[in-house]
Amino acid sequence: MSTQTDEIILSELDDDALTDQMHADMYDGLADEIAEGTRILLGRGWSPTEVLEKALVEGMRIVGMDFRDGILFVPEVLLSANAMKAGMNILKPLLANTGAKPIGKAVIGTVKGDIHDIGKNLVIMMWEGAGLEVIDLGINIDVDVYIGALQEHQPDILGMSALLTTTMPYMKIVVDTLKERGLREDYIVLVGGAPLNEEFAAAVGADAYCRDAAAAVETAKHHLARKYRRNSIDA
Ligand code: B1M
Repeated sequence: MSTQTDEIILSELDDDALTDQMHADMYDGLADEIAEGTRILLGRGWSPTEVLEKALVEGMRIVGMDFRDGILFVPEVLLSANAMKAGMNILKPLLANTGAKPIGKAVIGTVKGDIHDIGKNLVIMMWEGAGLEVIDLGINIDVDVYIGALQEHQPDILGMSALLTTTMPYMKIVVDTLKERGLREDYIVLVGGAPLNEEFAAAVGADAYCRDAAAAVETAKHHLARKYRRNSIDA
C-alpha cells in the first residue's frame, strides 16, 4: 500500500492523516510504526478505546477486505496481525481495571481448528478492564480442554470465539457436551466472532452472541447481574 513510510514523520501528521497512515502501516505489517502511532494518538488525548477502534480495528478491517479479495495472502496478513498486536500491547495496561474485587470470572478460548486470536484478545482486554478475572485458554481449543478448564477454574462465564464458517459449528459440540455431562446450567455461555449472529448463538444453545468486545462487556455484566440476583433470591 505505502512505499514511502521511511520519509514520513508520524508525529508531524494531523490526527486524520495519522490514522490514515496507521491503516497503511497496518496493511504493510509495520509493527514499530503502529506502536509509535498508538503512542502519539494517546499523547494527543485520544482514549484507548478510540485508538483501538479508529486506528487499529479499522486498519485490520481494510486488511480483511483485501485478504478476502485475494490481494493479500496469509504471510502478509500475519505481519498485519503482528502490527495490530504491537498496538494492542500498548493499550492493554491502559484498559486494565483498577478496581479491587473482580465482578466475575470467565474462561475463554478460540475453538478447535481456528487460530484467529486478535478478537478474542480484545475481548479479554475489555473484560479485564471491566473487572472480570479472565483465564485465556488460547487458540484451537478442544472440548475436553474447555471442560477441564471449567472444572478447574469454576468461572461464571464460558466464552468461545470462532472466525471461520468451518469452525463455528464446533461451539455446538462444546455446548452439547456440557449438556450431556449435566454441566450446561452451571455456566453463562457467550459466543462471538465475525461470521456468527444471534440466530446462530441461539441454535448452538449459547446464552448470547456478542457482536464486538464492547458488547461482550455489556452482555457479560447483564448475565452476571441476573445470575447473582437469582442466587440471592434462591438463598
Ligand atoms: Co483469517 N480469515 N484465515 N487469518 N482472517 C478471516 C476470518 C476471513 C473472513 C478473511 C476473508 O476471507 N475475508 C476468512 C474466513 C472466511 C470464512 O470462514 N467465511 C479467513 C480465512 C479464510 C483464513 C484461512 C483459512 C486462510 C488460509 O489459510 N487460506 C486461515 C485459517 C487459519 C485457521 O484458523 N485455521 C486464516 C489465517 C489467518 C491468519 C493466521 C493469517 C490471521 C490470524 C492471526 C491471528 O489472529 N493471530 C488472519 C486474519 C488476521 C484474518 C482477518 C483479516 C482479520 C481477523 C481479525 O483479527 N479481525 C479476517 C478478516 C475479517 O475478519 N474481516 C480473516 C479484527 C478483530 C478485532 O475482529 O476477530 O471479528 P474479530 O473480533 C471481534 C468480534 O468478532 C468479537 O469481538 C472482537 C472485538 O471487537 N469477537 C468476540 C470475536 N471473538 C469473540 C468472542 C467472544 C465475544 C466476542 O466471546 C464471548
